[in-house]
Amino acid sequence: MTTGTVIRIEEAGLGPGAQVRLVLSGVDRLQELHRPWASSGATLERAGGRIRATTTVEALARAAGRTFDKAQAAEIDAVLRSAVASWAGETPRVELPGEQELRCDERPLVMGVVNVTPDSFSDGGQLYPDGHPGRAIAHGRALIAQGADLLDVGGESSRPGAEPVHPAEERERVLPVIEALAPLGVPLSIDTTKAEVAAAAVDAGAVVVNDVSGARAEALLDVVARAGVAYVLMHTRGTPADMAEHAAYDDVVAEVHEFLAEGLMRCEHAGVPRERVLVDPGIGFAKTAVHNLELLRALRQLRSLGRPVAVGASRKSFLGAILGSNDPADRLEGSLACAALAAQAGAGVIRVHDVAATVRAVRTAHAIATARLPDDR
Ligand code: HH2
Repeated sequence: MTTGTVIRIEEAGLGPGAQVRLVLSGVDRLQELHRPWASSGATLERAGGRIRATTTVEALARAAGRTFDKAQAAEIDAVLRSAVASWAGETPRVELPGEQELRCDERPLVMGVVNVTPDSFSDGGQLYPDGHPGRAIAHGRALIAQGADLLDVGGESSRPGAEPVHPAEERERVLPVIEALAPLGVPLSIDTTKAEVAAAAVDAGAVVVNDVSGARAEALLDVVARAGVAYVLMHTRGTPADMAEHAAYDDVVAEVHEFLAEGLMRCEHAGVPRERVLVDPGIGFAKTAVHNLELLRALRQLRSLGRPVAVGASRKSFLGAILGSNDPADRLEGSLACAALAAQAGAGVIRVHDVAATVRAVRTAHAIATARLPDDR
Protein backbone atom coordinates (compact mmCIF):
# COMPACT_ATOMS: atom_id res chain seq x y z
CA MET A 1 0.00 0.00 0.00
CA THR A 2 1.29 3.48 -0.78
CA THR A 3 1.19 6.04 1.95
CA GLY A 4 0.12 8.91 -0.31
CA THR A 5 1.81 12.23 0.28
CA VAL A 6 3.53 12.31 3.67
CA ILE A 7 4.99 15.52 5.03
CA ARG A 8 6.88 15.75 8.29
CA ILE A 9 7.51 19.22 9.68
CA GLU A 10 10.88 19.53 11.39
CA GLU A 11 10.56 23.24 12.14
CA ALA A 12 8.17 25.91 10.95
CA GLY A 13 7.77 29.64 11.03
CA LEU A 14 4.17 30.81 10.84
CA GLY A 15 2.31 33.05 8.41
CA PRO A 16 2.67 33.74 4.69
CA GLY A 17 6.21 33.58 3.39
CA ALA A 18 7.59 31.87 6.53
CA GLN A 19 10.32 29.27 6.09
CA VAL A 20 9.44 25.65 6.83
CA ARG A 21 11.91 22.76 7.21
CA LEU A 22 10.16 19.60 6.09
CA VAL A 23 10.62 16.09 4.75
CA LEU A 24 8.41 15.00 1.85
CA SER A 25 7.82 11.36 0.82
CA GLY A 26 5.16 9.04 -0.62
CA VAL A 27 4.94 11.00 -3.90
CA ASP A 28 5.33 9.30 -7.31
CA ARG A 29 7.99 10.96 -9.51
CA LEU A 30 9.19 12.86 -6.46
CA GLN A 31 12.57 13.62 -8.00
CA GLU A 32 10.93 15.61 -10.83
CA LEU A 33 9.95 18.16 -8.25
CA HIS A 34 13.58 18.92 -7.52
CA ARG A 35 14.42 21.43 -10.24
CA PRO A 36 11.30 23.66 -10.16
CA TRP A 37 11.35 23.60 -6.36
CA ALA A 38 14.99 24.61 -6.18
CA SER A 39 14.36 27.41 -8.67
CA SER A 40 11.58 28.66 -6.36
CA GLY A 41 14.27 29.36 -3.79
CA ALA A 42 14.07 26.14 -1.70
CA THR A 43 17.16 24.46 -0.27
CA LEU A 44 16.88 20.74 -1.01
CA GLU A 45 18.58 17.55 0.02
CA ARG A 46 17.71 14.09 -1.34
CA ALA A 47 17.54 11.27 1.20
CA GLY A 48 16.50 7.92 -0.29
CA GLY A 49 12.88 8.22 -1.42
CA ARG A 50 12.48 11.47 0.49
CA ILE A 51 13.35 15.13 -0.03
CA ARG A 52 14.31 17.30 2.92
CA ALA A 53 13.69 20.97 2.14
CA THR A 54 13.82 24.40 3.63
CA THR A 55 11.08 26.14 1.73
CA THR A 56 7.97 28.25 1.95
CA VAL A 57 4.48 26.79 1.58
CA GLU A 58 4.06 28.97 -1.51
CA ALA A 59 7.29 27.71 -3.16
CA LEU A 60 6.24 24.07 -2.80
CA ALA A 61 2.77 24.84 -4.21
CA ARG A 62 4.35 26.60 -7.22
CA ALA A 63 6.81 23.78 -7.88
CA ALA A 64 4.11 21.08 -7.50
CA GLY A 65 1.83 23.05 -9.87
CA ARG A 66 4.58 23.06 -12.51
CA THR A 67 5.40 19.35 -12.07
CA PHE A 68 2.18 17.45 -11.44
CA ASP A 69 -1.44 17.49 -12.55
CA LYS A 70 -3.89 19.71 -10.71
CA ALA A 71 -5.23 17.05 -8.36
CA GLN A 72 -1.79 15.88 -7.22
CA ALA A 73 -0.49 19.43 -6.80
CA ALA A 74 -3.57 20.28 -4.76
CA GLU A 75 -3.06 17.20 -2.56
CA ILE A 76 0.54 18.16 -1.81
CA ASP A 77 -0.47 21.72 -0.97
CA ALA A 78 -3.31 20.54 1.29
CA VAL A 79 -1.12 18.00 3.11
CA LEU A 80 1.57 20.65 3.71
CA ARG A 81 -0.85 23.25 5.03
CA SER A 82 -2.49 20.71 7.31
CA ALA A 83 0.87 19.39 8.57
CA VAL A 84 2.09 22.90 9.43
CA ALA A 85 -1.19 23.74 11.16
CA SER A 86 -1.11 20.50 13.20
CA TRP A 87 2.58 20.84 14.07
CA ALA A 88 2.10 24.34 15.43
CA GLY A 89 -1.53 24.42 16.54
CA GLU A 90 -3.74 22.92 19.21
CA THR A 91 -3.79 19.18 19.78
CA PRO A 92 -7.18 17.81 18.69
CA ARG A 93 -9.62 16.34 21.23
CA VAL A 94 -10.71 12.73 20.88
CA GLU A 95 -14.38 11.90 21.32
CA LEU A 96 -15.19 8.71 23.21
CA PRO A 97 -18.40 6.73 23.62
CA GLY A 98 -20.65 7.65 26.54
CA GLU A 99 -20.05 11.39 26.17
CA GLN A 100 -16.53 11.06 27.47
CA GLU A 101 -13.66 12.71 25.62
CA LEU A 102 -9.91 13.04 25.80
CA ARG A 103 -9.34 16.75 26.18
CA CYS A 104 -5.75 16.76 25.03
CA ASP A 105 -6.28 20.25 23.64
CA GLU A 106 -6.26 21.65 27.19
CA ARG A 107 -3.03 20.06 28.42
CA PRO A 108 -1.13 16.79 28.02
CA LEU A 109 -3.11 14.02 29.69
CA VAL A 110 -1.49 11.56 32.07
CA MET A 111 -2.35 7.90 31.44
CA GLY A 112 -1.68 5.68 34.46
CA VAL A 113 -0.52 2.10 33.86
CA VAL A 114 -2.35 -0.77 35.57
CA ASN A 115 -0.52 -4.00 34.71
CA VAL A 116 -2.60 -7.04 35.62
CA THR A 117 0.32 -9.34 34.84
CA PRO A 118 2.69 -11.57 36.76
CA ASP A 119 5.68 -10.54 34.61
CA SER A 120 5.64 -6.85 33.56
CA PHE A 121 9.10 -5.33 33.31
CA SER A 122 8.44 -2.39 35.56
CA ASP A 123 6.39 -3.67 38.43
CA GLY A 124 7.19 -7.38 38.18
CA GLY A 125 3.72 -8.67 38.97
CA GLN A 126 3.30 -6.78 42.23
CA LEU A 127 -0.24 -5.89 41.22
CA TYR A 128 -1.37 -9.40 40.43
CA PRO A 129 -0.43 -11.66 43.31
CA ASP A 130 -1.78 -15.22 42.98
CA GLY A 131 -4.05 -14.23 40.09
CA HIS A 132 -6.22 -12.02 42.32
CA PRO A 133 -7.42 -8.67 40.89
CA GLY A 134 -7.86 -6.83 44.21
CA ARG A 135 -4.48 -5.16 44.22
CA ALA A 136 -4.72 -4.00 40.59
CA ILE A 137 -8.14 -2.49 41.31
CA ALA A 138 -6.82 -0.71 44.41
CA HIS A 139 -3.86 0.54 42.37
CA GLY A 140 -6.20 1.90 39.67
CA ARG A 141 -8.20 3.75 42.32
CA ALA A 142 -5.00 5.16 43.80
CA LEU A 143 -3.82 6.40 40.37
CA ILE A 144 -7.17 8.17 39.87
CA ALA A 145 -6.77 9.84 43.27
CA GLN A 146 -3.27 10.92 42.20
CA GLY A 147 -4.73 12.72 39.18
CA ALA A 148 -4.57 10.22 36.31
CA ASP A 149 -6.67 11.46 33.36
CA LEU A 150 -7.11 7.93 32.03
CA LEU A 151 -5.97 4.41 32.93
CA ASP A 152 -4.42 1.78 30.69
CA VAL A 153 -5.26 -1.75 31.85
CA GLY A 154 -3.14 -4.56 30.40
CA GLY A 155 -3.11 -8.33 30.91
CA GLU A 156 -0.09 -9.25 28.79
CA SER A 157 3.46 -8.02 29.16
CA SER A 158 5.03 -6.62 26.00
CA ARG A 159 8.55 -6.38 27.40
CA PRO A 160 11.24 -7.62 24.99
CA GLY A 161 11.22 -11.42 25.00
CA ALA A 162 7.81 -11.71 26.71
CA GLU A 163 5.82 -14.89 26.01
CA PRO A 164 2.29 -14.52 24.59
CA VAL A 165 -0.67 -15.09 26.93
CA HIS A 166 -3.70 -17.13 25.88
CA PRO A 167 -6.66 -14.82 25.09
CA ALA A 168 -8.91 -16.53 27.66
CA GLU A 169 -6.29 -16.02 30.38
CA GLU A 170 -5.72 -12.39 29.34
CA ARG A 171 -9.47 -11.72 29.40
CA GLU A 172 -9.77 -13.26 32.85
CA ARG A 173 -7.01 -11.00 34.14
CA VAL A 174 -8.34 -7.68 32.85
CA LEU A 175 -12.14 -7.99 32.99
CA PRO A 176 -12.65 -7.82 36.79
CA VAL A 177 -10.33 -4.80 36.89
CA ILE A 178 -12.13 -2.96 34.08
CA GLU A 179 -15.54 -3.77 35.55
CA ALA A 180 -14.48 -2.39 38.93
CA LEU A 181 -12.81 0.78 37.57
CA ALA A 182 -15.20 1.71 34.73
CA PRO A 183 -17.86 3.28 36.99
CA LEU A 184 -15.32 5.68 38.52
CA GLY A 185 -15.64 8.20 35.69
CA VAL A 186 -12.08 8.09 34.34
CA PRO A 187 -11.77 6.75 30.76
CA LEU A 188 -10.26 3.27 30.59
CA SER A 189 -7.97 1.96 27.90
CA ILE A 190 -7.37 -1.74 27.24
CA ASP A 191 -3.77 -2.54 26.35
CA THR A 192 -4.13 -5.56 24.08
CA THR A 193 -3.30 -6.82 20.61
CA LYS A 194 -6.13 -9.39 20.55
CA ALA A 195 -9.58 -8.77 19.08
CA GLU A 196 -11.42 -11.02 21.54
CA VAL A 197 -9.81 -9.36 24.55
CA ALA A 198 -10.55 -5.89 23.15
CA ALA A 199 -14.19 -6.82 22.47
CA ALA A 200 -14.72 -8.13 26.01
CA ALA A 201 -12.95 -5.13 27.54
CA VAL A 202 -15.04 -2.68 25.52
CA ASP A 203 -18.21 -4.48 26.63
CA ALA A 204 -17.00 -4.10 30.21
CA GLY A 205 -16.49 -0.34 29.80
CA ALA A 206 -13.12 0.36 28.12
CA VAL A 207 -13.34 3.30 25.69
CA VAL A 208 -9.84 3.20 24.20
CA VAL A 209 -8.01 0.25 22.60
CA ASN A 210 -4.25 0.56 22.98
CA ASP A 211 -2.70 -1.78 20.43
CA VAL A 212 1.06 -2.28 20.74
CA SER A 213 1.14 -4.47 17.60
CA GLY A 214 1.05 -1.51 15.17
CA ALA A 215 -2.41 -2.33 13.78
CA ARG A 216 -1.41 -5.81 12.67
CA ALA A 217 -4.76 -7.55 13.26
CA GLU A 218 -7.66 -6.54 11.06
CA ALA A 219 -10.05 -8.26 13.49
CA LEU A 220 -8.91 -5.88 16.24
CA LEU A 221 -9.51 -2.83 14.03
CA ASP A 222 -12.91 -4.27 13.26
CA VAL A 223 -13.77 -4.36 16.98
CA VAL A 224 -12.63 -0.74 17.32
CA ALA A 225 -14.64 0.34 14.25
CA ARG A 226 -17.84 -1.35 15.43
CA ALA A 227 -17.62 -0.12 19.01
CA GLY A 228 -16.75 3.47 18.04
CA VAL A 229 -13.98 3.58 20.65
CA ALA A 230 -10.66 5.42 20.35
CA TYR A 231 -7.52 3.63 19.18
CA VAL A 232 -3.82 4.03 19.94
CA LEU A 233 -1.76 3.20 16.85
CA MET A 234 1.78 2.42 18.01
CA HIS A 235 4.89 1.80 15.96
CA THR A 236 6.65 -1.51 16.39
CA ARG A 237 8.22 -4.28 14.36
CA GLY A 238 7.93 -8.04 14.86
CA THR A 239 6.54 -9.29 18.17
CA PRO A 240 7.79 -8.76 21.73
CA ALA A 241 9.50 -12.15 21.42
CA ASP A 242 11.69 -11.09 18.47
CA MET A 243 11.49 -7.28 18.25
CA ALA A 244 15.06 -6.71 19.36
CA GLU A 245 16.22 -8.31 16.07
CA HIS A 246 14.34 -5.64 14.10
CA ALA A 247 15.97 -2.59 15.68
CA ALA A 248 17.77 -1.39 12.51
CA TYR A 249 16.79 1.83 10.70
CA ASP A 250 18.39 4.17 8.17
CA ASP A 251 16.38 7.05 9.62
CA VAL A 252 14.31 6.03 12.61
CA VAL A 253 12.28 9.25 12.81
CA ALA A 254 11.34 9.14 9.11
CA GLU A 255 10.51 5.44 9.18
CA VAL A 256 8.36 5.66 12.31
CA HIS A 257 6.55 8.71 10.94
CA GLU A 258 5.84 6.99 7.61
CA PHE A 259 4.69 3.81 9.37
CA LEU A 260 2.20 5.85 11.40
CA ALA A 261 0.99 7.74 8.30
CA GLU A 262 0.38 4.44 6.56
CA GLY A 263 -1.26 3.03 9.70
CA LEU A 264 -3.71 5.94 9.77
CA MET A 265 -4.72 5.04 6.23
CA ARG A 266 -5.10 1.38 7.18
CA CYS A 267 -7.30 2.44 10.11
CA GLU A 268 -9.51 4.47 7.80
CA HIS A 269 -9.85 1.55 5.37
CA ALA A 270 -10.88 -0.63 8.30
CA GLY A 271 -13.59 1.84 9.31
CA VAL A 272 -11.71 3.57 12.13
CA PRO A 273 -11.79 7.29 11.30
CA ARG A 274 -8.56 9.14 12.00
CA GLU A 275 -10.46 11.43 14.39
CA ARG A 276 -10.51 8.49 16.81
CA VAL A 277 -6.81 7.60 16.53
CA LEU A 278 -3.80 8.63 18.62
CA VAL A 279 -0.30 7.93 17.31
CA ASP A 280 2.59 6.60 19.41
CA PRO A 281 6.26 6.14 18.41
CA GLY A 282 6.52 2.96 20.53
CA ILE A 283 9.47 3.85 22.74
CA GLY A 284 11.34 0.61 23.53
CA PHE A 285 9.59 -1.43 20.83
CA ALA A 286 12.10 -2.72 18.23
CA LYS A 287 14.42 0.19 19.06
CA THR A 288 17.84 0.67 20.56
CA ALA A 289 18.42 3.18 23.34
CA VAL A 290 19.68 5.73 20.79
CA HIS A 291 16.63 5.21 18.54
CA ASN A 292 14.45 5.98 21.57
CA LEU A 293 16.40 9.18 22.24
CA GLU A 294 16.17 10.28 18.61
CA LEU A 295 12.41 9.74 18.62
CA LEU A 296 11.90 11.60 21.89
CA ARG A 297 13.99 14.50 20.58
CA ALA A 298 11.86 14.62 17.42
CA LEU A 299 8.51 14.02 19.17
CA ARG A 300 6.95 17.31 18.02
CA GLN A 301 7.50 16.25 14.39
CA LEU A 302 4.94 13.46 14.80
CA ARG A 303 2.30 16.14 15.37
CA SER A 304 2.53 16.73 11.59
CA LEU A 305 0.25 13.66 11.29
CA GLY A 306 -2.60 15.74 12.68
CA ARG A 307 -3.38 13.39 15.58
CA PRO A 308 -2.61 13.57 19.31
CA VAL A 309 0.76 12.00 20.05
CA ALA A 310 0.83 9.43 22.87
CA VAL A 311 4.17 8.43 24.36
CA GLY A 312 5.33 5.90 26.93
CA ALA A 313 8.91 6.22 28.14
CA SER A 314 8.22 5.57 31.82
CA ARG A 315 10.83 3.38 33.57
CA LYS A 316 12.06 1.92 30.27
CA SER A 317 15.48 0.35 29.91
CA PHE A 318 17.09 3.19 27.89
CA LEU A 319 16.60 5.28 31.06
CA GLY A 320 18.44 2.56 32.96
CA ALA A 321 21.29 2.91 30.47
CA ILE A 322 21.42 6.69 31.03
CA LEU A 323 21.07 6.57 34.80
CA GLY A 324 23.05 3.39 35.41
CA SER A 325 20.05 1.79 37.07
CA ASN A 326 18.99 -1.82 36.61
CA ASP A 327 15.91 -1.44 38.77
CA PRO A 328 12.97 -0.02 36.73
CA ALA A 329 11.45 1.50 39.88
CA ASP A 330 14.67 3.51 40.29
CA ARG A 331 14.23 5.49 37.05
CA LEU A 332 11.80 8.12 38.31
CA GLU A 333 13.92 11.18 37.48
CA GLY A 334 14.50 9.93 33.92
CA SER A 335 10.80 9.19 33.50
CA LEU A 336 9.91 12.69 34.73
CA ALA A 337 12.44 14.34 32.40
CA CYS A 338 10.85 12.47 29.48
CA ALA A 339 7.34 13.48 30.58
CA ALA A 340 8.29 17.16 30.93
CA LEU A 341 10.01 17.24 27.54
CA ALA A 342 7.10 15.37 25.92
CA ALA A 343 4.73 17.98 27.34
CA GLN A 344 6.97 20.73 25.95
CA ALA A 345 6.92 18.94 22.57
CA GLY A 346 3.13 18.98 22.49
CA ALA A 347 2.36 15.35 23.39
CA GLY A 348 -1.35 14.65 23.92
CA VAL A 349 -1.07 11.63 26.25
CA ILE A 350 1.83 10.58 28.45
CA ARG A 351 1.72 6.94 29.66
CA VAL A 352 3.38 6.46 33.05
CA HIS A 353 3.68 4.31 36.15
CA ASP A 354 4.41 7.13 38.65
CA VAL A 355 1.28 9.20 38.29
CA ALA A 356 1.45 11.62 41.24
CA ALA A 357 4.95 12.87 40.39
CA THR A 358 4.25 12.97 36.64
CA VAL A 359 1.08 15.02 37.07
CA ARG A 360 3.12 17.65 38.94
CA ALA A 361 6.00 17.60 36.45
CA VAL A 362 3.67 17.85 33.43
CA ARG A 363 1.66 20.61 35.07
CA THR A 364 4.85 22.61 35.52
CA ALA A 365 6.16 21.91 32.01
CA HIS A 366 2.81 22.85 30.48
CA ALA A 367 2.67 26.10 32.48
CA ILE A 368 6.11 26.98 31.10
CA ALA A 369 5.24 25.94 27.53
CA THR A 370 2.15 28.16 27.58
CA ALA A 371 3.45 30.83 30.02
CA ARG A 372 0.15 30.46 31.91
CA LEU A 373 -0.73 29.32 35.39
CA PRO A 374 -3.18 26.38 35.53
CA ASP A 375 -6.84 27.48 35.69
CA ASP A 376 -7.67 25.30 38.70
CA ARG A 377 -5.05 26.63 41.15
N1 HH2 B 1 4.67 0.54 26.54
C1 HH2 B 1 4.35 -0.60 27.21
C2 HH2 B 1 3.07 -1.14 27.13
N2 HH2 B 1 2.11 -0.54 26.41
N3 HH2 B 1 1.41 1.23 24.99
C3 HH2 B 1 1.69 2.35 24.31
N4 HH2 B 1 0.73 2.95 23.58
N5 HH2 B 1 2.94 2.92 24.33
C4 HH2 B 1 3.95 2.36 25.05
O1 HH2 B 1 5.08 2.90 25.00
C5 HH2 B 1 3.70 1.16 25.78
C6 HH2 B 1 2.40 0.61 25.73
C7 HH2 B 1 5.39 -1.28 28.06
O2 HH2 B 1 5.29 -0.85 29.40
P1 HH2 B 1 4.58 -1.67 30.60
O3 HH2 B 1 3.12 -1.86 30.33
O4 HH2 B 1 4.85 -1.02 31.88
O5 HH2 B 1 5.33 -3.04 30.62
P2 HH2 B 1 4.90 -4.49 30.19
O6 HH2 B 1 4.64 -4.44 28.73
O7 HH2 B 1 6.09 -5.35 30.55
O8 HH2 B 1 3.65 -4.85 30.95
